[in-house]
Formats: sequence, structure tokens, C-alpha cells
Amino acid sequence: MKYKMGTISIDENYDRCRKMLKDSLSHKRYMHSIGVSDTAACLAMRYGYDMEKARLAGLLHDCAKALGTDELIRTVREAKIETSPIEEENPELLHAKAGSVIASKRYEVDDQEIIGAIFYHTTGRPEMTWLEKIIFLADYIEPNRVDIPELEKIRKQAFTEMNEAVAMCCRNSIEHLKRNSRMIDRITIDTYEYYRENSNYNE
Ligand code: DGI
Ligand code: FE
Ligand code: FE
Repeated sequence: MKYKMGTISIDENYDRCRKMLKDSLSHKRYMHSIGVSDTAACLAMRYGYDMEKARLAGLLHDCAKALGTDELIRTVREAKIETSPIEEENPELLHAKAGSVIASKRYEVDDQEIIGAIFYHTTGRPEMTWLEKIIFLADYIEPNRVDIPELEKIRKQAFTEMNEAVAMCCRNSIEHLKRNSRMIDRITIDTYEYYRENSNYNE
């Protein structure tokens, strides 16, 4: 169902955001964002969630990806969002929190569910909302992704048993971070443990 958002339609609003995003990301990152947007709409269709909300959240999830470290930290602090020492040392983690601020201020998204899904898309969290899980998974499985272990299996599982798919993504990410000797955020571990315990995943 297409409905109006203020004076412009949902489609017009999506297109407005898409054009702005295209100018602020590399071509590769923009294509990834379109992939996440389309995949989020497919997952929303599968699980009976609002497809328009999912595709806008997917489109904007990485809207802060091109910011430098200082800008990321400043954006998050100006919005009075706390940063942890691990985020300050690993600023790539901050593009999620900074993205939630930019989506709200620059892209004028006022839907708090969309803002939350952008905020948590990198680490996930225990007890994610439907939209948070949709964006977390879409980010991982979108068509442009390659070189992820068991990607075909995770893609299938995302459309079959979401919680198990989330646990599989978390495990892969943690293994990847360990292989590269990167610091692992507590919330990344908490997300893995929660979804391992709340699904049939047993690795
Ligand atoms: O932004 P994307 O590349 O599409 O994907 P993403 O938002 O999941 O971000 C992936 C990046 O975040 C990747 O560089 C690994 C990093 N990351 C995720 N969890 C952790 C982490 N980095 C550290 N140091 N610790 C984490 O727990
Ligand atoms: Fe991201
Ligand atoms: Fe992404």
C-alpha cells in the first residue's frame, strides 16, 4: 500500500534519499546500500513486516560510512550519544551510531524504529526488533557480498529461521575479527550468545 509522508509520497521520499546518498558514498558502497535495501524488502515480505520501512532503513544503514574518524566521533558526541573506549579505538564501529544521527538530521527520517535499526546494524544486540534483525541480516547477505564462509547457507537460513541466521552471522564476524586480531565489542559477543541460545544453532 502506498501512502503519503507529509506532502510527498513514500516513493518520492525514497528517491529523494537515494539521490542524496548517491552523492555521499563511493559507487561500491552505494551499490551495497541498494542491495541491502532490496534484500531488506524481501525479508520484510517473507516475515510480514512493513516493506517500505525496511527498504528505507536498508538504503540508509551505511549513510555515515564515508565520514572520517574525527567526524564520526564528533557527530556521535554532538548528539549526546555515549561512545565506549573500544569504539574510539575502532572507529569503524561508530558509523552505525553516526548513521542514525545523520539519517535523522540530514535525511529527515523521523521513524524511531528505522533509526534504531541503523544504530545497531553493525553489532546487533540481544532482543533485536524485527526491523533490526532484517537490516542486520540484509547487510550480511545482500547480492553484492562475496567471500563470506557459508554465505549460501546463511542466505537460505535468513529466509527460513531468522534467529539461527543471526547466530551464524555473529559467529562468522567474531571468527573474522579474531583472525585479524581485532578487538571485539562486548555487544557483538552478547548478540552471538543470545541468538545461539534462542535458536536451534548449536555451534
Ligand atoms: O558497514 P558494512 O561493511 O556494510 O558492515 P558492518 O556495518 O557490519 O561493519 C563491518 C565492520 O565493523 C567491519 O570492519 C568489522 C567491524 N566490526 C563489527 N563488529 C566489531 C567490529 N570491529 C571491531 N573492532 N569489533 C567488533 O566487535
Ligand atoms: Fe555498516
Ligand atoms: Fe552495510
